[in-house]
Amino acid sequence: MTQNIGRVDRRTLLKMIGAAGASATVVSACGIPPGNAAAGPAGVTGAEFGKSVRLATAGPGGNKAWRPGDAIKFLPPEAMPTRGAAADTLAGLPKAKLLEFYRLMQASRRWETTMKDLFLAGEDGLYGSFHTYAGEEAIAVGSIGALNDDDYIASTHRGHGHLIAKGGDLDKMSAEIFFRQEGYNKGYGGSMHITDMSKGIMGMNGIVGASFYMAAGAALRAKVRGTQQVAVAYFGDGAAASPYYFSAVRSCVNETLPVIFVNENNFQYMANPMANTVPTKYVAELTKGLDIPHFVVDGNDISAVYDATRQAVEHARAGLGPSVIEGITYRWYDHSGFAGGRVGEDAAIGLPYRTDEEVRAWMSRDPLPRYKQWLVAMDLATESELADVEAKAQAAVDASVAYARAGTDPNPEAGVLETHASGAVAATQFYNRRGIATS
Ligand SMILES: Cc1ncc(C[n+]2csc(CCOP(=O)(O)OP(=O)(O)O)c2C)c(N)n1
Repeated sequence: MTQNIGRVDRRTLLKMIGAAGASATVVSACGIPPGNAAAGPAGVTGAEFGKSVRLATAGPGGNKAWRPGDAIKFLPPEAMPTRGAAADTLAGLPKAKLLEFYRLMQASRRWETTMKDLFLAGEDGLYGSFHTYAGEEAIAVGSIGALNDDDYIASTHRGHGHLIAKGGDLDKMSAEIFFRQEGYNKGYGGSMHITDMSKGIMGMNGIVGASFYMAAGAALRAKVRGTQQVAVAYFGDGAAASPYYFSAVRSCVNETLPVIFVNENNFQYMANPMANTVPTKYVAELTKGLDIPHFVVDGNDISAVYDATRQAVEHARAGLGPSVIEGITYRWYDHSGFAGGRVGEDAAIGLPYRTDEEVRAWMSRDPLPRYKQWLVAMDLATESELADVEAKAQAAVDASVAYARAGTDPNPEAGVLETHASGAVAATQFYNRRGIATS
């Protein structure tokens, strides 16, 4: 029987059991931030990734040489194309599905924006890491939209959009951010560890590059069982610098595993503009020699992402192995937290490692209004139908915050049991270390 050890807050408890340092103690798998890179070659225009492409040419190369402001050269066009294979594919989907995509993008943006406002306003109980996905929503919704419910996703530290797109429960997500017992991790995981295996969400995690092997494992399981499921590994441009990246893709090729590697190239690697990590023009070029499908797409265009993923899924389900998709996009806020952010205003302004001009230029290609305008221009939905979707998305977010505020604080025992795979053993060790009898 355990003794009552009194209330211990989450942070103290995690420190005591050693879990808080889990991601901090791993040796960084990422490349070294840039030093004095030489001036680079001219950039490319948005037209270059306005459509899915099979990589055919070596680019001028030069992420190594990039400087703040260079991401402007990769701006997507003002509007999503209304013609072409990707537009046709998306336009061919049932209206309910198209509206659902819009709802998911809105829910993701509004949930994070609401959290941002609450953090900045000093809401009681909100602290810790929070890596926003705002600006990148078309990648999560477009790629997951091409999956089946029982397919798997392995997320990153920046995964709120992935969770929401795969059906994550907003109430449980908000409760987790508020560290409530009703949260996904019973209040002991926070933003970066939200997982929902019932929906194939293998979880966000703080270990850059972990998604490669999580997805490979799920894909191997699917292959052994003959289920036809696929697994998506999301990763950033920084994670692509991990030595594990190439080896993961190569291993999946060797074993013809149904993995789709989805790179979210947001031009920012923590506080470095397009760090000295990717020596090629596109991240997708790193694995070009493996002779698998590679797509470089406008990541702010949901039709481009959806169509590339659809092809990659078809390839994987046909037993042909992995593909790589690179979505060119941009993150609006700081790497983590809300430096430069303001209540009631979008995006972080004034950060030292990027120009405000660059931020505003990308915001003018916001994937949400772009999709909305496309739906209206294609006569697939009306303004008022979409406004209704927006209002319902905001109502769901607000309800989730009310749910979280009304939640209960977790107790220490639950934390020990929930943060270790072998909870009972960990709990015993925890109590033993503190000299508490557990008989
Ligand atoms: C193995 C490992 N190394 C280093 C870190 C520290 N770290 C956290 S996020 C991050 C940058 C990741 O950049 P990127 O993959 O481009 O994703 P983004 O943040 O741009 O979405 C780093 C280096 C970590 N969490 N894990």
